[in-house]
Amino acid sequence: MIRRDPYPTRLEHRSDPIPRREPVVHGGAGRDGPLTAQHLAQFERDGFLVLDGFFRPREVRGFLEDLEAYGRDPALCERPQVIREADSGAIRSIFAIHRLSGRFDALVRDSRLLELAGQILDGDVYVHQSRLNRKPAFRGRGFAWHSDFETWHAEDGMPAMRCISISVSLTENNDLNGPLLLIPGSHRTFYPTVGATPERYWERSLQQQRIGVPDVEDLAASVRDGGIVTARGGPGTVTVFDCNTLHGSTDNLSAMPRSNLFFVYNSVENRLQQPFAAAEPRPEWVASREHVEPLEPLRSQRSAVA
Ligand code: 6CS
Ligand code: FE
Repeated sequence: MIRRDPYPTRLEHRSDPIPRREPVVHGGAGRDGPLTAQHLAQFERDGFLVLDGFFRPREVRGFLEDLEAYGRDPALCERPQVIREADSGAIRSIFAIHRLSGRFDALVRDSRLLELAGQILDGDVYVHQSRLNRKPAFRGRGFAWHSDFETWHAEDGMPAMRCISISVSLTENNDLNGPLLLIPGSHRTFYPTVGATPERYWERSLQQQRIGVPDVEDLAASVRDGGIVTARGGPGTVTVFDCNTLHGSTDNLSAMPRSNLFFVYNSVENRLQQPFAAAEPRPEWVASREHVEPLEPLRSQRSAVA
């Protein structure tokens, strides 16, 4: 049976942008949670929110220490979910961190984060992907402009735009250390990309993405409309962004390291299918297809990060 694809991508030739079909706030606006009506309106308009002071700096300090310890664990460093920089060999990302320790599992189920996800996605969610992105001083490398949904649709078979990322910064993010950059309003358009997905592309794309990135003309139009916003803030800042918001970041040429956690929450009604534009599904550590149980919030608000 031929499956209809509302968002064809990884094409031979450039194809026109497609307007988003799904809502941005999925009817959860009436729910209780950390976001005000004004936040939700802003998220709907821009496709992201930067919430400085969501967690207190001391609440996130322990996570940074855990992560530095992971970097010194030889058994862990051998695993495929630990991604290194192509040039320096420095650790760039660690995937599936919420399955590495109880502390990260507790943070991913922190009731404040789950309520926030519920306000946008309406209903139960599970973790599609979690990771640490690390950008050490001087050697940390950037990420090309992209929409996560484009990759998750093409390579993982995510059917619809009912998914968000929540980033928790573990260090300060400032203009110099390679902060996340976002294009406001870009979440309302799907930009089909040019070029077929190579076999086992994840083995390269997580170091440097070349396929699945928008055409420069499309990027230029998007920036002309929306501009570029920097997600700045101290440790504990939470940045929430829609799965289709264009984002990227530059290298870290500064002397200040930058580390951010990313938790990707997907609606249980938006589970993965077969990839739309790749030969085989990616591994479980980068895209959950088996671990899709709805997340249960932690009863005590403070226990996750105390
Ligand atoms: O391929 C992925 O799923 C990942 N790649 C990027 C550049 N962003 C989102 C996600 O971590
Ligand atoms: Fe991304």
